[in-house]
Amino acid sequence: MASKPVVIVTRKLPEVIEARMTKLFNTHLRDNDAPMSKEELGKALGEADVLVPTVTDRIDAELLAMAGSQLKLIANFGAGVDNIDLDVAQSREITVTNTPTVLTEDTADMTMAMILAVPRRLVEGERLISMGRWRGWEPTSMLGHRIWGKRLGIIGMGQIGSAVARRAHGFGLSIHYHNRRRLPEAPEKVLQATYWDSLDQMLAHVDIVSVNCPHTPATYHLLSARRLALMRPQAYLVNTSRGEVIDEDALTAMLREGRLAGAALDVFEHEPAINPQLRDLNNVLLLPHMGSATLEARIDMGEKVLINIRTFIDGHRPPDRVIVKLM
Ligand code: 8YV
Repeated sequence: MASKPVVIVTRKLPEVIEARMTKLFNTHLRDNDAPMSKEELGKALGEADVLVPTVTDRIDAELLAMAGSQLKLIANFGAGVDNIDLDVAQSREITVTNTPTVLTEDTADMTMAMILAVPRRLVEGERLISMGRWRGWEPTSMLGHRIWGKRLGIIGMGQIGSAVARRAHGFGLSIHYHNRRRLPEAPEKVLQATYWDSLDQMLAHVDIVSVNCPHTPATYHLLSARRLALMRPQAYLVNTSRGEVIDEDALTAMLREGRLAGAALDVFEHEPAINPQLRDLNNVLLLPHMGSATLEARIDMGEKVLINIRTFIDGHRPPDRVIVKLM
């Protein structure tokens, strides 16, 4: 590959990152902040040596078929790679990299904030004041539910799940988790986490469920209507991972019917569309996929993208290569 490869960036990135990219590579930046259309993406795949997409670009089999043989690297600006058809990329010998680790702590902070927000009715309280309806303190108004002493069930004990567990200890939550594989003894001990081989059993046992696993074919609708129905009616559900892990329509119906105490969702099944019936519920907090949205995280993610591209051009294995796992 040429020492100044054509790098096409699909979305606007922090200025410092764009400036550095422009210096290092033959970089084509996005001049507006709208996602590329399918046509624009197809054109980019036909011209780029390296494509830098984000979660809003679906790089599926159909699009990858439009890629020219010059496309050698997809350096995703994001940790999740469910926007890319990894099998097709691999069969076409296109390397895929992502940006893990640097958004772990920010996403865990947001998850913790969401765990606190719904049971303690933060948004409802804020609305009371902003709408000018507060009449003063009352002994029985705005009563939420205690966090301390409750059971938190984490689905997916990877980097983010573990960072949530560390925080949750400070709030007096006991930690339960379900993962594809049980953690080795040492980290499990450090996190004081109880492993549940059966997700069904864990769901029936805990008070708050936090979804922290990636979206893969194996986790699509992991929280199906059947599994959601196993949760306790007093339980809360928090999702900062991917909307596709939860059957959003089934969850919406349960929340509307009062079969679940509440939910805090930062991600949705068909982003940016949201089931409209979720919107007018008091016990639901909806956020616009902002779990990792700090300036620091975005700059660190950009740095990772730069390092991955640079190492690849220099003929080395980029540090954040995504390996397709044969299941
Ligand atoms: C990112 C995310 O902001 O990195 C991820 O997987 O879900 C987000 O927090 C987004 O993916 C950027 O492409």
